[in-house]
Amino acid sequence: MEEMKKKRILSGIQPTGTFTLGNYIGAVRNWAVMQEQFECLYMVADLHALTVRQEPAALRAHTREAAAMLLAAGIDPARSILFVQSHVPSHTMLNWVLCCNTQFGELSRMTQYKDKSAKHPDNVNAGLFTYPCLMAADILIYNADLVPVGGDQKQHLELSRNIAQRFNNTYSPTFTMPEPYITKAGAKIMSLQEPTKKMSKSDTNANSFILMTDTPDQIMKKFKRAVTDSEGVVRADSENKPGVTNLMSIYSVFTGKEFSRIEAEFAGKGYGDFKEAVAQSVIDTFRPIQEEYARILADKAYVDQVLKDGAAAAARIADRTTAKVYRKVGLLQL
Ligand code: ATP
Ligand code: LTN
Repeated sequence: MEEMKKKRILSGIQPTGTFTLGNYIGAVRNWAVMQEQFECLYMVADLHALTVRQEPAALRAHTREAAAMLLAAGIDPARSILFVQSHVPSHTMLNWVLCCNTQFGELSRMTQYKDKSAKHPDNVNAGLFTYPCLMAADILIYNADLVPVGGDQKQHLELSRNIAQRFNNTYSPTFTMPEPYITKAGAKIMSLQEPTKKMSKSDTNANSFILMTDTPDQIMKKFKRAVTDSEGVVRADSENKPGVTNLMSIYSVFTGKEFSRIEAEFAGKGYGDFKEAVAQSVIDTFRPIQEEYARILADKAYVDQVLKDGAAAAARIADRTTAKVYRKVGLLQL
């Protein structure tokens, strides 16, 4: 019997620093699992990282580290295409056409743009504004069916769908409509210091996030300092107890226990015991990944070869889409 065509996945992560626990739970953790079922393309979004000022040497280092961390977290280059965004120039070629098919008003509504321009008022650049068009290009260029991301990217995904649909209607059916794939558990891991804010690798307070490279000692200390509340009861209530609920989400993801079971486990115990258990679940999950990461990162030549092969494989798909789009919009081809 002929095998059903596998659905295609595309996702990206910015090399703006070391990945956080939020990146891991919201995105990376799912990527490895999805390889079982889907044809996967995973990308280090270095061009997107340029929308915020980067130190060139640090960006270069973070890009290779990001690739090594993805490999350590289980991305298998024999099954998936792992590449760096800027190594496939077609993305920026398609980006221009999509920019010309996206309205100023649509981009103005993007909350990430509003948040980031408020955070960096001295650098509200045009790239930050048109960022979602490049993200749409990343996705549409591979005709991705599914895009696994954290909850914060949902709005960008919706815009990608609108851009795709409009292009298909204006010209002729060209792009697959991508579906967001957002897992309910851990779609948004919160800052440990301000649990109403998303955990973010670019936060200035290092106690607010757990990095995937943090030592067991650092992880334990950060969880012990995590902001909770004065009730002293481990109980899920995201409105009134966002800190405790966030810790419960993390614990639930890593132990597979449901909230009701966690509440029962810590009934009558203080936050001290609870925080220690949460920290331990993170330490145990990260330990093997960290060992792999150190091993892989030490072999730069290997990482670079994976990325070279990945870019070549990605470009074979992407270049065809770009050529098609350029033809459809009327750019002269000789
Ligand atoms: P930055 O702090 O530089 O804005 P970031 O930490 O938000 O970066 P991105 O590279 O923008 O990370 O995101 C990579 C992936 O991780 C995306 O799919 C995003 O939705 C997901 N993600 C980021 N932060 C979280 C979080 N706190 N909880 C769940 N998922 C998250
Ligand atoms: N915007 C995403 C990173 C990203 C991405 C993509 C995610 C860039 N291109 C394509 C999914 C698909 C972010 O995490 N901030």
